[in-house]
Amino acid sequence: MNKPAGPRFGHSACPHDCPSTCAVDVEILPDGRIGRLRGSPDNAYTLGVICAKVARYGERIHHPDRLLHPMIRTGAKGSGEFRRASWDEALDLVAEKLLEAERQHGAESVWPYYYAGTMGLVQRDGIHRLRHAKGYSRQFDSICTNPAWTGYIAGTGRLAGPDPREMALSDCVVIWGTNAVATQVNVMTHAVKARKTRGAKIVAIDVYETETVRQADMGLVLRPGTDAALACAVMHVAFRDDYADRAYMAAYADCPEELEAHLATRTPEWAAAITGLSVDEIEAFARLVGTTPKTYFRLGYGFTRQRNGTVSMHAAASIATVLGAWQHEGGGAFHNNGAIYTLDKTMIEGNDIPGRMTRRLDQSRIGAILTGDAEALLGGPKVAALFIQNTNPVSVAPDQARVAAGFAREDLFVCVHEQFMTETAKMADVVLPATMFVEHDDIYKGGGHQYLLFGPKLAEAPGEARENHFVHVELARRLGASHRGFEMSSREHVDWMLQKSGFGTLAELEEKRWLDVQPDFRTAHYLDGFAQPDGKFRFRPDWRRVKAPNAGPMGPWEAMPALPDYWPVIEEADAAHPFRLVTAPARSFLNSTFTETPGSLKREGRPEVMIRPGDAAAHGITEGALVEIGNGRGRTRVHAKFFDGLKPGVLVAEGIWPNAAHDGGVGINALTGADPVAPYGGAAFHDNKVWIKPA
Ligand SMILES: Nc1nc2c(c(=O)[nH]1)N[C@H]1C(S)=C(S)[C@@H](COP(=O)(O)OP(=O)(O)OC[C@H]3O[C@@H](n4cnc5c(=O)[nH]c(N)nc54)[C@H](O)[C@@H]3O)O[C@H]1N2
Ligand SMILES: Nc1nc2c(c(=O)[nH]1)N[C@H]1C(S)=C(S)[C@@H](COP(=O)(O)OP(=O)(O)OC[C@H]3O[C@@H](n4cnc5c(=O)[nH]c(N)nc54)[C@H](O)[C@@H]3O)O[C@H]1N2
Ligand code: SF4
Ligand SMILES: [Mo]
Repeated sequence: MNKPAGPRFGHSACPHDCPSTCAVDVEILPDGRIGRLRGSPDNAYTLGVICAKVARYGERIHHPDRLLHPMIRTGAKGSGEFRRASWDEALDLVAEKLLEAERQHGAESVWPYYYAGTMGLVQRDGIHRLRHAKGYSRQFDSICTNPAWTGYIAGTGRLAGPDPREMALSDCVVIWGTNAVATQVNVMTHAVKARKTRGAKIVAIDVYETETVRQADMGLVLRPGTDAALACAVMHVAFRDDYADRAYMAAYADCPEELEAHLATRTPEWAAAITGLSVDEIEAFARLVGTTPKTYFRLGYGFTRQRNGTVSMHAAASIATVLGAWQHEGGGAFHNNGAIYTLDKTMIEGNDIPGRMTRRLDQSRIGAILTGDAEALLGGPKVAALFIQNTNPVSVAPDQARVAAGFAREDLFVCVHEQFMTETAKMADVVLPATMFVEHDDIYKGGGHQYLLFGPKLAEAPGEARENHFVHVELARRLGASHRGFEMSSREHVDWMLQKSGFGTLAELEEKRWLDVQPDFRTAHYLDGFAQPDGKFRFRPDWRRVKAPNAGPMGPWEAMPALPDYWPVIEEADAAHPFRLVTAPARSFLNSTFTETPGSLKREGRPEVMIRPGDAAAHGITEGALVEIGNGRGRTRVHAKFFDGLKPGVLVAEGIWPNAAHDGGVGINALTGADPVAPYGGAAFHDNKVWIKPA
């Protein structure tokens, strides 16, 4: 008798835009469908733990609303009326429209717009090959990482740090400006391991009492945008009480004496007035990190989504240098490991194509760009056509009023390649159905760890869904774009890149499942010097010369403080806007992804804003009431949720709900601004002054 087929597991990596890039085991049911996903127990970073929303991935893959066929718009823009089309008809139409835009307004009037809906290097970045081969406009990727990366690199010179697994060997893990429980669960795995095995202390610094703060031994809830003041006071105490490692700084830092003199007035009392923390809280935190050599500062993105965010990141990283924490295993400051992956992406991105240095339009300013702001268009032609993959700007981009107006333009052609009928897809002229990660081949790298992971095709795509690479190849053919990369399969791309980069072959990687590319201890801890010309950490960065991976200086960069300091350029509350609003992530969504899955929707409930009961009473707001929040950029409606775990005058709204989920049909990003964060751009999503009133 045949044994009934039991569950099979395939190996992959979570493709989502998350620092954890978990190694996952995917259950393949006997009928070929996908069951549950679980974290790979033998991956030393994932350690068998993944977030709940991805564990339930079956409900996203087999969702009844998945896009299955190409569609062409029949009704008015945004009406949602489409007819089914064949791939050939849809692609022919897209090619015709892109060629027409090019003929009428030049190639730079076409803007391939993308982001990190999948972090797979082939499926995410192959769009650049098409862009370069056609001379289309480039994209300045500002929306997420820019302020954070710039602030970190300003000090260290390099986007890399101590092995994240060392958190488990630390005596104090400071989780700063990231809600790790919600946004990158594995940080908690390693921090909690350190607590269990060595009695390590966990500190969490946020602007409200998140689940991460609740799980910490010391939770610091401060006012949004004031982290640099806290960092300065901690360094002041370090100098004052002799926790500062002067011998280390003499060898490894640019100007310790200057910093010490500058910090003389940055006392805990000074910082308390700015942050809203008590002097005792600041002193206790400074003492804890000052007396714990193995302190690991795990610096997140959240506190950099402020108009002074770059300065705050640099100030927080500077603490590790003042204390000499970098010298110890389990010590130092980590943000992201982007620099350790020296991958040759020539073939994926078409980086050998001449004439590819076209204008680089700011991703965050898509609203201004589509509505014809000459400065945002960098003096070039209007954008006449968008080809969009892996992103949902009609929900996620700041300055939504302009984004909506731009997408409504009758003279704008839009093609969206998507898994679901997102709010962006709904505004398109042509919608193409996309595969999910288990339905195509790709390679992934972890920002929050040090693995390269392969994710093979494990299941057949439903309907006529096709991978991004297929669309690049088919459009290139129709647009007359040629490059060797269009002749290769996704697997061939991965293999080519690995071999060219000295990482072996795809066959080898597939056998091993992942490659650990962690640099050695001395390099990761900068023991042979920081990645600066003189090997010294910069307390005094040259903000114009920071080698951020993007663009030239912008925003009010000339006014940036020379040394770590509180920089008061945030959107302070005023009489007309008495509150500061933070638009934090929701635990069961990932940006706008998972707003379509029943499990996540049930957990998140409805769009809400957290407000202190006293603040609410002062504004005539009752628990659960529908309220309106607004500022000069727009207004939105949500329900009030009473919450004590934030400072007076602060509001927190979790999650990027679809605009349509809000009463009135306008979402949270109507309130957020796209003005660039100094010195290299970015969006200050958590830095908004607003008014609030009963709706
Ligand atoms: N569940 C879930 N996971 C996600 C995402 C999601 O939307 N949901 N998004 C993914 C993406 S794209 C990214 S980039 C990462 C980002 O993940 P994180 O690095 O965690 O960054 P954010 O999500 O922006 O915000 C994290 C925290 O910063 C806090 N914060 C805001 N302003 C300040 C401040 O001025 N000071 C301090 N100390 N804290 C502040 C917020 O309250 C929030 O709790 O997460 C990824 N993972
Ligand atoms: N208010 C507020 N707004 C924010 C933030 C915030 O904290 N607050 N965070 C910001 C941040 S950090 C970021 S990174 C952005 C992210 O914003 P987005 O980049 O728009 O991220 P998602 O909302 O996850 O949308 C990704 C889309 O890609 C699609 N997708 C996934 N895989 C594939 C694929 O293989 N092929 C194709 N063709 N499509 C695919 C998904 O279905 C999904 O619709 O949002 C920003 N917006
Ligand atoms: S924690 Fe992040 S990388 Fe891991 S499964 Fe969840 S979304 Fe994916
Ligand atoms: Mo992000």
